[in-house]
Amino acid sequence: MIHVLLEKKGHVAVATVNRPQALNALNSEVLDDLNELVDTVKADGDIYALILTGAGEKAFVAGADIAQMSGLNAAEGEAFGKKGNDVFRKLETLPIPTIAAVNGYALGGGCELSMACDIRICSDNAVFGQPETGLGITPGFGGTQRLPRLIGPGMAKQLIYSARNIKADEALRVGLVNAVYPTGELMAAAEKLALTIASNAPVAVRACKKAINDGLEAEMDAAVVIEEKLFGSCFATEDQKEGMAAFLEKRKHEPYQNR
Ligand code: DAK
Repeated sequence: MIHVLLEKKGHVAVATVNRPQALNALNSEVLDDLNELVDTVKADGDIYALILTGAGEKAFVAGADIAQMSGLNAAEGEAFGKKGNDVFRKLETLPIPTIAAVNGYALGGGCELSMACDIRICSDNAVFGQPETGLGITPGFGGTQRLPRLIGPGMAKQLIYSARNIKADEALRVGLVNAVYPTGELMAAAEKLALTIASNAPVAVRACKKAINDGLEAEMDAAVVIEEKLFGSCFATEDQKEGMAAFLEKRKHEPYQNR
């Protein structure tokens, strides 16, 4: 991977989209590397949480690569959209929790990439938006689907139709991000959050992610059954035995073993 750097710190991995000369814009090669990233992280049973950020001082990801997209015909455009959607869906369904540490511009495909993560936090210089209608296209990497699910259809339609960018404080107000940090403190905050998550029973955290994601796509009667089955599966794990024994014996649990 050239355009995505991966660093492991204990059970936490930090992936950095690394194309700063184009503000980390997503061309086909970057999408290929993101695809490889997800495969690599999924295959590594030792990673309990993934942080995704952008290289440089200015951008998380400034969008899909406009230069590469500009000459596409309709069929090629659809294929490019499918390529991005496949990668983002794969990221969204990665079993472990993912945190987007949005350190600057998150426009178009960049905003969409952050929305394919479970949690978004950002620096105070972050800018979010779906500028596509101003370029003559629709959002193409899931923006029309994930933004309304996250912030509600009314506000999502306003942002997408108007192609208006919003700053960090407004992103916080509309619920697009969970927290805003001074620029220099973002990565430390992301790592602290990832470590907190990684200290809990990894199998249980993964089960929660699956229950929430799958349940949101089901109607409530089916959704609670999804939860029941995942809840039940936790009782077949060593970590459940240790976690509950530690509580009953009034001691701190041993580090969870991910089994
Ligand atoms: N694509 C390609 N290059 C980009 C880029 C982008 N999205 N964003 C920035 N760059 C490049 C600039 O061209 C410039 O390159 P050089 O001129 O130095 O070679 C370099 O990064 C630095 O950018 P600026 O000089 O413009 O930096 P500024 O600080 O002045 O401005 C900016 C920063 C983020 C405000 C500005 O760069 C900007 O407005 N960038 C474009 C933002 C944008 O519109 N993003 C959304 C892209 S559309 C679909 C599939 C996918 C999508 C849609 C449909 N289907 C197949 C249906 C997704 C669409 C998008 O993401």
